[in-house]
Amino acid sequence: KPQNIAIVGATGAVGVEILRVLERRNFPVASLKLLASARSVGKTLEFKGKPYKVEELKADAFKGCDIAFFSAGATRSREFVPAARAAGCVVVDNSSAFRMDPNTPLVVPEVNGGDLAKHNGVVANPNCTAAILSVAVWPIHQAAGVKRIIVSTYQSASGAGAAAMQELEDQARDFSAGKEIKRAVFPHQIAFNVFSHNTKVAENGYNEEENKVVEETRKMFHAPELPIAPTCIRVPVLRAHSEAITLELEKPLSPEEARAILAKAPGVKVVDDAAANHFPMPLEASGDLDVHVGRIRRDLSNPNGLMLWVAGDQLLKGAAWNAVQIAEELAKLSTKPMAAE
Ligand code: A2P
Ligand code: 11C
Repeated sequence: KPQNIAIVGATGAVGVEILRVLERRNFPVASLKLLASARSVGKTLEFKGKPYKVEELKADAFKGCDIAFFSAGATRSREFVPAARAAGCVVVDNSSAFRMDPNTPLVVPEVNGGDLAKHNGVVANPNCTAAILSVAVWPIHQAAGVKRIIVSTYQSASGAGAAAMQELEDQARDFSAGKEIKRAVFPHQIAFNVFSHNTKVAENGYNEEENKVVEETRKMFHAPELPIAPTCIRVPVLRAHSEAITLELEKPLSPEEARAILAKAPGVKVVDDAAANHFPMPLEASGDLDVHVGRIRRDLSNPNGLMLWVAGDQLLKGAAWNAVQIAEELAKLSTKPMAAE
C-alpha cells in the first residue's frame, strides 16, 4: 500500500539520494514531506517531476507519516526520532544514534535482513564503510567462516556530506587556477592529498569511523568477538568508498571458488578482469546499487587467506539505497499474513 513518507535532511547529500532511489525503485509513495533546517525553508526539491517545498524540521511534522527516513546527523535523530515514533511512524535512521542500542536492529538486508522481524519502531542503517564491507565479506563468511578481517579504506568526500564534496571541487579548481586553497569542512586540504579519517581518535588509538566499522560489522554478523583491524583514510574522490580487505578464513577458499560465490551473492557485482587490469573503481561504482568486488586473490602470506578490493557508492548502498531497501523489506513483512500462534 502507498506510504506517507518523511525525509529528514532532505536537502543533504544522502537525503537527495533517498528521493532519487524512491523514484528509481518506483516506491509506492502516497505523500512526501521534506524536512531540513530553517535555512532550507523556501527551497523546493523535485520528486517524479513535481516540486515539493522543504519544511523546517519540528516535532509536530510527523503526523500521518508511515515511514520517516532520518539523515540529518545523530543530534537531530536523538532529538526528533522520539516524536516520529510517538506519531506512529517507523523510522529508518541513517545516523549512528541508535545503531548500537541492543533493542534496535542494525540492518544490511543482504546480511541480516532477518533482524527486521523484531523492531520497536526504529531500524538503524549502518555506517557506509561497514555496509559496503559487510556486503562483500558476508558471502565469503557463509562459505568459509571469516576468522579475522583487516581493512584499509579509501573514503570519498561524499561521506562527509554535500558541503565536503563542494569543498573538494572548489579546492581542485582553486589549485588549478593557482589560487589560495580554502578549507572549511575538512581539517586538512582534501584536493591532491590523503589523510586519516576526520573523526576523533578515541582512547584505544582508533578513530570513531574505525570503531564504528568494528562494532557495527560485529553486530550485523552476530559475531560480537570477530577480530577486525581497520584503517580509515580520506582520499580526494568525490563519491564512492573503496576498501582493501584481507580475510583470514576457517578453511582455505580458492580465488575461483570465492569468485563463483561472489558472482551469485545479492548486492555484489564482480569486476575482476586481470587481463584488462580492470577492477573496482569509485567512478564506476558511483550510481550503482551494487558493491563492486575484484582483485579476488590468495593472500600469499597465509594459506587460509583471501584478499579483495571493493568499491561501493557510499551515498547509495552505504546510505540511501540501504535505507530504502530496509523500507521495502519492512513493507513485505507487514503484508505477509501473520503466522498462526
Ligand atoms: P540544511 O540543508 O537545511 O542545512 P549533509 O550530510 O549533506 O551535510 O546534509 C545534512 C542534512 O541535515 C541537510 O539536509 C541539512 O539541512 C540537515 N540539517 C542539518 N542541521 C539541521 C537542523 N538543525 N535541523 C534540521 N535539519 C538539519
Ligand atoms: C564517512 N562513513 O565517510 C562516514 C560517513 O557513521 O554514518 C557516515 C558516518 C556514519 O565519513
